Amino acid sequence: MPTLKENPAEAQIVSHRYMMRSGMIRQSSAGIYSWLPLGLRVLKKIEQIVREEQNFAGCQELLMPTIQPATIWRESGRYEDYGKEMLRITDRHEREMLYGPTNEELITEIFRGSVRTYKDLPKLLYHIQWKFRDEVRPRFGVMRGREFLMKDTYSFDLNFDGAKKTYNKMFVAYLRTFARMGLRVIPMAADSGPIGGDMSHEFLILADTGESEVFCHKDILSFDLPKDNIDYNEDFQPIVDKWTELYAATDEKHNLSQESLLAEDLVSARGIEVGHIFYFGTKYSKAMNALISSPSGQEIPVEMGSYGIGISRLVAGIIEASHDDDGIIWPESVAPFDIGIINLSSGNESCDSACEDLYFRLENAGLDVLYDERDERAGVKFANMDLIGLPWQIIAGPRGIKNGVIELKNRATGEKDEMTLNSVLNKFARI
Ligand code: 5CA
Repeated sequence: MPTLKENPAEAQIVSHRYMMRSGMIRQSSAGIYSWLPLGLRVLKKIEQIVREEQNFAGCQELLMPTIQPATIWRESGRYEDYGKEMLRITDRHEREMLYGPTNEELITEIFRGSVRTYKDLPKLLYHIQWKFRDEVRPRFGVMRGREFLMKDTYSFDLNFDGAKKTYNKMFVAYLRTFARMGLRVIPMAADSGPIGGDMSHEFLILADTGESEVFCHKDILSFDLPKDNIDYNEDFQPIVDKWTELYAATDEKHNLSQESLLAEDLVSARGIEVGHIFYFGTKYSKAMNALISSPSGQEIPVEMGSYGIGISRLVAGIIEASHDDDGIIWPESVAPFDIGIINLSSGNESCDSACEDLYFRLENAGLDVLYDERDERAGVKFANMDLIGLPWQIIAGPRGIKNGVIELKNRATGEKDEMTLNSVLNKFARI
């Protein structure tokens, strides 16, 4: 955890500053980062929430490679279209390869080789894999990187009705996924860009540092999220209608005449796109001959959609949404550790043994604990702990320990409570 005292000059937004200062990431080259231990923990927590929600919605995980052959991109017609954002590679046998910016072609190739009949549909497949896009202007740290971690799901259905049901399912799964990360995310009608298709929504966190300009009806900002006990066999059209009938659009899709009707109900803000879903029908299945036999025995191209979440971007997005002047304030679900213990007097025998005892008991109870036993000034330890933003801090000094008490600090509220060692264990370890 190589923390920095000063703000790195190149970091223009708060998440980039705090990620660099807390030692979460290190830049390797423009838009390409190493994930240091603290950063990797958050990335893995976010990845796991996304995975659980995808599995719960009936998606199956697989893993496709980062390097793809150019041949399948020629089949779809996107090899030339994708332009300079695609990193093209030639192997030793002069075969054209590329570092995948997305996986519509590869999944279509897998599908056409293994699924032949409507009886196997619907099918939802996803992976969590590094992507590369040679962005003209990589910036803001992992927010707009060149190499980034994405969850991408691909859906296969018999017809439009089925594809729409799947789209709705993913829409609801996304609302749930982002809510678990403590985020309020607004779905907005969006442009489908190089992925294609005619139905598409972006999911955005509102933040001043967002790259997109967005416009929406103010009431969407206070909508309730879908309940915990959702049943994926339900018809989600009413939920999707509720979220999409009020005006909400990104830059490319916004409509001045609709906006003038909204008058003071219109909110215009900036947003960070953390998810994007697409319905594109038979765009790839037609071009690549991914056919299935229908109930009437006809061979027809399968209906498809794709659904992305920017996992590495979310790390920065969550910081943009949750921080103060002292540092990050992690929501509990994605925090790199649940609790940090600050030993104010490392080397003091009773302080050391009380802290170590707490550390092992909390760890044994299944909590992730960070123990700061460095020989540093108290001020440095306090500042570092606030900077890295763990939800709870246990502050242990020799005077308190003599009386069997520590101070428990809540990072979000700043509230401090003096507590006995036992009551701390009871609170967190429930023993
Ligand atoms: N195949 C489709 C959906 S699976 C797709 O590629 N969609 S996308 O282009 O919208 O990307 C999905 C998500 O990846 C975006 O919503 C965004 O959160 C994230 N993302 C895209 N480009 C970058 C980038 N340069 N740096 C970090 N995250 C990115």
